[in-house]
Amino acid sequence: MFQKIFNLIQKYDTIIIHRHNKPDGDAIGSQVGLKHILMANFPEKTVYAVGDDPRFFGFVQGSQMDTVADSAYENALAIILDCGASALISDSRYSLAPATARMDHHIFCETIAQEEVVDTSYESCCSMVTDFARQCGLKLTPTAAQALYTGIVTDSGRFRYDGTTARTHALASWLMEQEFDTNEIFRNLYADSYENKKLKAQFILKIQFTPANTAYIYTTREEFDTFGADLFTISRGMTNTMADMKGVSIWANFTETENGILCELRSSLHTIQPIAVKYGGGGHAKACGCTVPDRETVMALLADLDEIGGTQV
Ligand SMILES: [Mn+2]
Repeated sequence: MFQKIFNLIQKYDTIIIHRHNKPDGDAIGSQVGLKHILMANFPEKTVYAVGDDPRFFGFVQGSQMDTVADSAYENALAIILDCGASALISDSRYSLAPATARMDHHIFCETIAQEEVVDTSYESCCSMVTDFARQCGLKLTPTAAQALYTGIVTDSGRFRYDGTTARTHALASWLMEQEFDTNEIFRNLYADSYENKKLKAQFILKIQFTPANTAYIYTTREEFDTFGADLFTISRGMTNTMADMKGVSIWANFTETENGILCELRSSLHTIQPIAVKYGGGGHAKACGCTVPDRETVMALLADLDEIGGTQV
């Protein structure tokens, strides 16, 4: 499956690796992982990783981005990772390269590169890059393994989301043959600040329940101002304070804003995305959202969620 991309890699002396902008753990992990695999297996080649700042994922060793002149692309192979849409690729200069390749696990929506492997059966692009290395007989390094493991952990929700398979664990197992510290990864990913823990505690005390045991939190504009946190933190960030509650299989976080009420909808069991779509939004099957005009609509939406959820755990 990876043979054509591997042939391209062998052919080019300069390889420049791109991924999506505002990178998550999988984008940084796959990019850094592939860079270090190529550097270790082809020491005579020049390998760069480019794109916007890794920000939160700057803790991943080797995640410092390279500064690359336009001229570097003249005889280069550009590889795009973990990105399904050309508009989302960080650093559009990939198009300057005479050869392009892509490895991705998002649902296919457009052809971006000359050689592409797009396979949604991989829960992360990191496991795809790991499988590429394994199938092509390439050796790993601890830095590559740590980066790839990080992305598998984040995109699989710590080996918990539906996409996690026997192959996910087999590839993670192969990565763990390298010396690296998984505790360091988990500390960096999941340690919370005291301020955020306090905020979560306040939100847990705000949880209410519908007749069919859908859990929800409703935050008015006046309340919002008292929390001293940004909209993303309050809306998306507090939604999963309601996760993993016995007797609750659907939960929703509602936040009043100037432009309507943001609705973040989640389920551990049910496909609730049609409800988000019904109210003008969308997203994943069990994690989606929409914006509605008023509190009445929120109540109608909750009644719709109750229809799906019932009272099962
Ligand atoms: Mn990904």
